[in-house]
Amino acid sequence: MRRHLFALSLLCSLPFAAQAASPSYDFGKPGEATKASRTVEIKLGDMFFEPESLEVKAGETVRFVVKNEGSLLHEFNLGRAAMHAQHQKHMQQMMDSGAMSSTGMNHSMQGMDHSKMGHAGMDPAVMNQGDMMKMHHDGNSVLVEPGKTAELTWTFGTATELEFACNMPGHYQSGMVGKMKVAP
Ligand SMILES: [Cu+2]
Repeated sequence: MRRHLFALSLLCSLPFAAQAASPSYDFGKPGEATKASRTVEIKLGDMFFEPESLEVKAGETVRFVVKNEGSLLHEFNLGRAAMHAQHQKHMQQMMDSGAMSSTGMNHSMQGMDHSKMGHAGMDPAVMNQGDMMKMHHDGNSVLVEPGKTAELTWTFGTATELEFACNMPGHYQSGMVGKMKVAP
């Protein structure tokens, strides 16, 4: 009986894991901080990034230390313009659902109605906030509350042009976007 239950739970969890936990991007993948060749500090403010643009090398693993010195919740998200546009819709949904406000994450959202989340198959009742944020950001982004510092390590793929952006509603449009060149 126990074995049967185990097999069943494994069956249920596999498609979920494959679908949600390991997205792939053509511009790289999450990296390990211990393997980073350098650390880059990023300052988040209301509404700007410092520095305003970044250059990295293809294949390089970079550890980004992201410090929010503003008074609003901000994001550091690596991607392409179309991805940011898509992500802005999710952020708006999170705001609408009460999962976060303009200044922070809702730390007591265990009981929230996940039908409002727009992420099919996810059950917030079994996730803590950390899972929630990982789920939402797929490893290419961090949300940083005012006064806090977060880290993101990324192993870049081949040479390309990316954008780093904050997709909190209205922030990208207010200038929270910068060019990231991945040089050959
Ligand atoms: Cu922002």
